[in-house]
Amino acid sequence: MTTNDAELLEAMMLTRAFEEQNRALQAAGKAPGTCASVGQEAAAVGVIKALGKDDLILTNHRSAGHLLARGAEPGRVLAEIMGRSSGYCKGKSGSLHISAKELGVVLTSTIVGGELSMAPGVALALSMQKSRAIVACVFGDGAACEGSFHESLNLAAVWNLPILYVCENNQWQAYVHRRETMLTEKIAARAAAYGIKGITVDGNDVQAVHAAAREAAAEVRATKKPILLETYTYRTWGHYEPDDQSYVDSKELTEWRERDPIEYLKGRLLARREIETREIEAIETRVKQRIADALAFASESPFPSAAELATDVYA
Ligand SMILES: Cc1ncc(C[n+]2csc(CCOP(=O)(O)OP(=O)(O)O)c2C)c(N)n1
Repeated sequence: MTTNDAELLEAMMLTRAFEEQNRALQAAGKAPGTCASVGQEAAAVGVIKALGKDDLILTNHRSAGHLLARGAEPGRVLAEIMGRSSGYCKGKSGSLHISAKELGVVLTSTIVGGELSMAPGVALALSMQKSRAIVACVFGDGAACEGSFHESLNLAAVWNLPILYVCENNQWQAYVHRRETMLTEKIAARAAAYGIKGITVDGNDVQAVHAAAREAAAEVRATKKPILLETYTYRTWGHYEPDDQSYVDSKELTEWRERDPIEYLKGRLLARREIETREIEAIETRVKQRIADALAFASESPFPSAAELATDVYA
């Protein structure tokens, strides 16, 4: 699958606009708090747009970028977050547990490392079905410090399971900086311990992420061996909205904000004359309209009825 730069830009801008709308809804008391993906749009879009349509995705609590890049309807994601019956899980998952079979999104896990423990099982099923599809398993640097990370990668390596492990190293693990929980800076180096390939890419450069992910996905598909791809990035909003980020080093935050992935791509494309300002403006207009339509759709959707309380739940 090839995706051009304007498509990558539009997908990132859609994610940002979605998160901004979401934040406004929360501030107005119309939706509960969510874990936003602002700052990480390049990491999400670059990877997800590199996958084939049959590939399966398991992701974590910071999932808006993954879902939207996969083609999720912003209105149905917003409806899910607002608890409406038109959401992907009929309003029962909120933002933290969305799964969408039609998009190949098997799991969104708010249990840190949950996606890691499930990925080998999903990949084993694909192998037994002799499918060409692979699994993309997206998790954070915090999850990479959990036991399930080690078990998952080791098993996948030993059993030759087709998993593209994607660690979004956004430097934070809730309110704890990664420096407090790990002595190394990069996660990809850990791949060597399992005898698999590890790659770190600039997670704020969507073109670099996309190229690395396409190559890695093709290799996983061909060899049926897992690869660990680390997108080195930063979440520039709080862990959970609302969050005043008072615990964040302001110099570090400012430096990363100056490396905003959307502005970075815009600047590069404009400098190389690969896009014109009016094309960017047209994308902005389209994105605004889609978010306005999404908000109208979600707001007008009904809440599920009480009779739905015990359907489709497994607890
Ligand atoms: C098993 C488990 N332990 C702790 C938590 C509480 N918790 C929620 S998000 C989070 C931080 C996760 O960090 P990371 O994996 O780096 O993802 P990020 O939030 O940075 O994107 C923690 C500790 C949890 N949800 N599940």
